[in-house]
Amino acid sequence: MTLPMATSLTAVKKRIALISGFGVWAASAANAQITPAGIGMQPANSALAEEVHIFHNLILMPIITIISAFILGLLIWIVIRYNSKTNPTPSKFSHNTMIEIIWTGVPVLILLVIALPSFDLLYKEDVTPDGQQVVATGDGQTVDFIFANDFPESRMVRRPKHLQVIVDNGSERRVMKNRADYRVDGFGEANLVVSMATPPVAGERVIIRGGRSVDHRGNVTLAPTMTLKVTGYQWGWNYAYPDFGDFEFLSNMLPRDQTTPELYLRAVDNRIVVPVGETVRVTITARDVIHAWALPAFAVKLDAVPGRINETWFNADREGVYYGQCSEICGIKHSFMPIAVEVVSRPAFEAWVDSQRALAGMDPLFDADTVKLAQGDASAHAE
Ligand SMILES: [Cu+2]
Repeated sequence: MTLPMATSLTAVKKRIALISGFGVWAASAANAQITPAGIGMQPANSALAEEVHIFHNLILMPIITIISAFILGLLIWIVIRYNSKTNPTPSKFSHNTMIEIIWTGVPVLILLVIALPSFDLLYKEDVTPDGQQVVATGDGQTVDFIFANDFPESRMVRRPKHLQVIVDNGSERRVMKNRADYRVDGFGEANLVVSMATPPVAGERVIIRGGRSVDHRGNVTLAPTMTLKVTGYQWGWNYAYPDFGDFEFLSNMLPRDQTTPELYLRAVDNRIVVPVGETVRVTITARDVIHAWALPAFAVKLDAVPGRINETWFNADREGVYYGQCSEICGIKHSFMPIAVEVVSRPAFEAWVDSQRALAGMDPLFDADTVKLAQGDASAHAE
């Protein structure tokens, strides 16, 4: 469903990157977070970051390039055509109504073209997703499935694009098409009835996702499964996991002799660990001066202000380790408080949570079987 769109966008982006002379896409090698001499943006690891890149590459860069080239052209033309040798007697007029209307009106239109999509992005960054999911199992006969539309009035599922139906047979997931594969009754009402064109086979899972948090790929983003509490201090970060027993730890930069030259100023002693493909709510504050928690791969950058809690979110597409930095000048060691996030599978995340709870003297939260499986995963994942 998303592939053709993504492919054509990539092609367009490549063309734009060529035109604007920026080798941004050199960075698209998988997980190449740190590119020596790189000048482009880090590869996006979330739908929202991808949208931020599209905004930059398809709207901002072309506009900047065209305006710069146009002004340069005008300057060259004036220098050649209207210097004192080629144009010894200059004209004396001082007003031209038409040109004044144009050079006021065109910039206003350009600003509108920039502003409208940027408001959309700002809104998405600011509002934590609230999508809900219902999972039912097919029995070979049932065609009607209920989705409780119990959102606040302003966030209700009202249109086909607020709803997504996925059928999972265990080995593959198919995104169903509205009208062709299913019909929906009751948009804007308390209960939605999704009627499948053909009854899902016994054992097949029917996943219905609904909500107003729809990303640019057309996927409904689900509500957070966890909150990460971030507190900046001079000079490092404190992280807490309130949903899993409120254990917390400090995350400080590794000194030069404890890491590689590439990772120096990025690597930390304790990374944040989050599950892949799940929405993570991030609340950010500081305990001394203003810092900023910035994670480019997720298009997150938010001030950490003492006495105030800022909120944002991200939802990682891929596993891996992602780096960021404090982005508010906060004192002499401002550049020595990096951020490192490790995105792992759900089982590996649960194993990590239980290991942190053990350190804090708490019992495991997840059942033994899961943890056993997860520990295998976690050790395979360790560097
Ligand atoms: Cu700082």
